[in-house]
Amino acid sequence: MVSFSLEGKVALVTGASYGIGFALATAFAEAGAKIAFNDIRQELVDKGLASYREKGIDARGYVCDVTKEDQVQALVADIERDLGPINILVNNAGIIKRIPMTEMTADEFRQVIDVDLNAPFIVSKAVIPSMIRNGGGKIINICSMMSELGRETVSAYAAAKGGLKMLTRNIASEYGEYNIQCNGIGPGYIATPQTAPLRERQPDGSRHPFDSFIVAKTPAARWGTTEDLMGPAVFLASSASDFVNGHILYVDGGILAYIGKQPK
Ligand code: NAP
Ligand code: GCO
Repeated sequence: MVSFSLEGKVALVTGASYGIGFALATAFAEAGAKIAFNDIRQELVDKGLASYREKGIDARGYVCDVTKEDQVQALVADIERDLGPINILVNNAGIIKRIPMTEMTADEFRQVIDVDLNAPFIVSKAVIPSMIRNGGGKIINICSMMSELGRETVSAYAAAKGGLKMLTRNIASEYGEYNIQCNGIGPGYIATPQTAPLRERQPDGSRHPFDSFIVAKTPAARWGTTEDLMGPAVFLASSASDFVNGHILYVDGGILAYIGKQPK
């Protein structure tokens, strides 16, 4: 029987005090998983713990910068001590810097690559050995429209998310024989703090031009919500997707299929 249950599973969702990570961890908890999450600062972890408690979820929160390999190794050891081996990993933590490429410093470029591409490598590398020992696991990398498309001012982010698509496929290739499935979720434009600057009302009260642009580029004619990502994530975290590997599941309302609404 097809099962979407996560009963008895331990899930780590990185950067999940709020935003997309928080929604995915909530979905996993509702499907029966035990939740571990991290954030960079204690006050954010505390904020996240309070939010999970409000939903009746007994999550475990840890302070960890996912770009620091020693902190990640300690995080994985702490989770295994507290909850048991990690069965599901979501590499969700991410940043974006919207700067024209020729005005971006090499350090700014490196910072985005570090969080959005190097960190998923570091965290996956830390978790895979115990997944192999335990007969398998699920890794879900949070990719992006920018895994497929470019746009002005997001060169570092697109390079990272394009690389993350191929890291996903390579983990699937290298560890599939150990019953590890590694897939990606490619969200469209989702209403979270990360995209808040693109949705700000203009001084005259009109919608941000980018807000109108995205709505015209989306067949669903709306921004996505974090709730739109919950079902696809549970599918990829559950045994229902045991023969899905190396796939990027775009949850974008149809953006990648659509040339865009013609101006009236
Ligand atoms: P968000 O609201 O900015 O949340 C990002 C989370 O990652 C925050 O909790 C942040 O913590 C954490 N984080 C950042 N750097 C970290 C680090 N070095 N170590 C640990 N945690 C770190 O972003 P979001 O919109 O929820 O996006 C989550 C993921 O989805 C990202 O990978 C993003 O690229 C991707 N995505 C977003 C959209 C969208 O439209 N929103 C679409 C496609 C893909 P702090 O608050 O401490 O920085
Ligand atoms: C941007 C947005 C996008 C979204 C997302 C789209 O500035 O274009 O932040 O990058 O965050 O990645 O899938």
